[in-house]
Amino acid sequence: MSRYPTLQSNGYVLDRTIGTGGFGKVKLATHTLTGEKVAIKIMDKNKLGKDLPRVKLEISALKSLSHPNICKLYQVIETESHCYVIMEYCSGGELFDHIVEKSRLSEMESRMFFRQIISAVSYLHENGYAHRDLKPENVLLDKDQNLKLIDFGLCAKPQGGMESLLLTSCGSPTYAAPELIQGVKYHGSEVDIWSMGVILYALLCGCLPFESDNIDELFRKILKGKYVEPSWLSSGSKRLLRRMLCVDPIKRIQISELINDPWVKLGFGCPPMITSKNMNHIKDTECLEVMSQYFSIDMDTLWSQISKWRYDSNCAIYLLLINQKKSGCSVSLNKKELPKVADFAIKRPTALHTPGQENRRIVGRAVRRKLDEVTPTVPAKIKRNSNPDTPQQSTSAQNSPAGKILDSIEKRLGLNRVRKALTPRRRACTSTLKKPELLDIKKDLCNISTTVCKDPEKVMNQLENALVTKNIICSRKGFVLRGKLKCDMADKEKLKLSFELEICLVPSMNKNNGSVVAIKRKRLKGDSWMYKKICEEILNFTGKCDTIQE
Ligand code: 6BJ
Repeated sequence: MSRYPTLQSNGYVLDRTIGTGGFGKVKLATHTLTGEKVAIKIMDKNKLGKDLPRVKLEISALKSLSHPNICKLYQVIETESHCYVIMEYCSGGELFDHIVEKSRLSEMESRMFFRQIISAVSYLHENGYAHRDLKPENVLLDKDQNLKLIDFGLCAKPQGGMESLLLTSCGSPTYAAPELIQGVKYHGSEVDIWSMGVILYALLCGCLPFESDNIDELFRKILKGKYVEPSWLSSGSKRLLRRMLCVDPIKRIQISELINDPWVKLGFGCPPMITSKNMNHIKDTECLEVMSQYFSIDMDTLWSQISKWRYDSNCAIYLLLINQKKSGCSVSLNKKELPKVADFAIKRPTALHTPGQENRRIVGRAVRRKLDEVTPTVPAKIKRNSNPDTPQQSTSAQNSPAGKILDSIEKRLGLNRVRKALTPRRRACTSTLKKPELLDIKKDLCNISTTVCKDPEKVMNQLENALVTKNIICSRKGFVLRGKLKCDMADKEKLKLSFELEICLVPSMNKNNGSVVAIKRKRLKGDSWMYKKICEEILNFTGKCDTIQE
């Protein structure tokens, strides 16, 4: 039986986990009726605790926002025990990984991404929202390298509009504006501009402008606003960064000026696309016609249902058909699929949830409660993403002029064959196999470090040693090592990082030479930069052992 019968009965077939967080996990799934891929945030309401308001806030924001650079919401399903948020699948993964993979981006590529960020953030601000947690981990890429903002769990929509002052400290400290960490009242739009400056710096330099393992030192650096300006930056980008990473929020560049900044327009001749209009709620007669024929319902009735934007199963089908059309496919619904889900939902658009349905077949259930009616609250404290307990080791990357982003592990260890892009991932920690997984080298791979060793057990032992030496709690399942770091903070909030290192095999370049052992790494939870740093330290340590060294 399926672990999530509600999703199954709503026509979703689950695939691998593509993300985890405090809220739960994000799974890749296929919407069988349209064949479109989606990302499903699965949240156990009982486990959400104080994060529940964040989830409701995010759903409420996503329902009212619709922009090409904001991750689309398709459907919300709430049961007694779970909340499922069905969203756009962004196959390009995190912008963070894209930066890491390329070390740093060219000015033109940075500009292309940055213009899309401006477009999305300007739309947000125009609609009265501040994101408040902008960072490369919250920026995803779709298959066409279009950028999509996610994670609106910390957003704010001040009742008095964008001119109102906010007080709640939130977001990631490395991206937090000086006024935010000082705990004084601030404007949501101004803190977003600061975080955008940090993102632009990360794009252009491949490292963060303000970083430290020590939170007090990090805050001191942010409050001073002093950062290294690498020599390769153009005068235009240096000037723009200075205007964005300006400690005084009053002197900081505003979005209206940002849009018209010469560096932003360079090579495009025009400002980024700016709109305050809801961009996805369009009437597409072709998609409506396909649905109308499939369900034998007239188009007007259908549209009157869909245009309520309830984010129910009909809405999902319609929005996914629009997706199909955008990607150049002919608009169609899968004939083999039972139309029950949509059919039922159209006829009973207000079907209510009754308790205990989670384990039954639920057909076309509409969301029971309007989640956006719940008053949002936000966590009161800044979440730390820098672990003072992290063993500090001087590395060459740490000493690099531009800061501390770590150069790719593969390069630093001198290990060979870094493969880009999509790794065929299996579900987290399911490997109980006797032999490590054999990776397909024909596929582009990323997050893999190859070794010169042929004995998986030997590499496993060395990795285990490295984790223990670094005081990282580790557990082994098959050929997967899971590492966990916890650090209790003064405010009792826990900083957590968890990741997996999986031993895999890759065919040797020399055909007669069998396979070599590789290490596949995956962040499960926690801050990306800290994860990268810790992974580097572990592999660096392991690299000193004879079998992994090249
Ligand atoms: C959400 C998360 C939507 O494969 C991947 C794919 C990660 C999709 C992934 C690995 C990778 C790929 C290419 C290059 C480098 N998505 N898609 C939260 N809220 C709304 C939507 C999502 C998450 C996703 C994540 N990465 N690495």
